[in-house]
Amino acid sequence: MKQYHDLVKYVLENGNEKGDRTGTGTKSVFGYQMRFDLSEGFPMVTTKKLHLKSIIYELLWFLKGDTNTKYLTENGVRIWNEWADENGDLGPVYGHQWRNWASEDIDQIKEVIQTLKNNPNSRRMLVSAWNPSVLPDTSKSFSENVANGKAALPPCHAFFQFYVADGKLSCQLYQRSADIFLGVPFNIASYALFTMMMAQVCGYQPGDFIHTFGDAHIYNNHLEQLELQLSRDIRPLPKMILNPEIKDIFDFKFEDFTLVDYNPHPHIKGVVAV
Ligand code: THF
Repeated sequence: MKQYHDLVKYVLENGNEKGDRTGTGTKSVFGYQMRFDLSEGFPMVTTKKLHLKSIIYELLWFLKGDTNTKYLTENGVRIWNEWADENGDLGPVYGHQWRNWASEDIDQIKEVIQTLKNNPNSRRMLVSAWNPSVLPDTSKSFSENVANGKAALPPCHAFFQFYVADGKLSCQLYQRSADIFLGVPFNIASYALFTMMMAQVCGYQPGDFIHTFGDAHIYNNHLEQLELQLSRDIRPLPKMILNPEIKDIFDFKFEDFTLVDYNPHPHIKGVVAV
């Protein structure tokens, strides 16, 4: 994962000192791109241990169209709790827009799979989580926004596009806002996994995952952690094995994913900016 270390070094060297919504302060750049050839291994950071279970359950939760944290917490995943209301609701976030866009019965995932299978040269294979009509009012709390039918948070990974060539499926994500220490390692692994799953159910080999950023930032309270992480040697990438029996994207279960040869350095703790 040289790509990740290069991103961290680039932002440390070129980042603008920038205030932010959470009041933490960041070093930030605007516009950056990474590319991962999925045939070279599963792009999971090796210079700190990542909690793959959270990544898999979060992705299955998006794919269910679920926007309540109950399913996540039942499975020991707490990464969305800070933003949910007292009932665990987050409002119309990712899962809702992916599977039931604007509550108009538009299932973007089903539609993109149809196109991937029937018209793979299409240049219209996009899924958008960015829906201006449900963006939160920033003068209100997370739960007030949810009560008003708005999303607790605007999506960070806002939209993605698929591309097929040479029998390989690639995916490019546009992420408008990226927390480089905590979020980005999760986001890379999540979309790499999603690309592999989509490739399997549509009958392609996995190609590249391309990660394009808007505001890519390092929070000031993550600087020491990243310094430690950069001092560690990068190890070979693990491999991800999917249960080959699964032919429908909505049939994947936690047990269908097997990660092999992941030998990371120890976990590094960091506080999430809320
Ligand atoms: N807000 C901020 N400030 N950063 C983010 O990365 C982020 N997200 C989602 C929504 N808002 C965000 C939530 N995703 C962790 C990881 C991903 C998150 C939120 C939190 C986190 O704390 N990770 C720890 C613990 C992992 C675990 O318990 O499983 C870690 O060490 O990796 C980005 O999409």
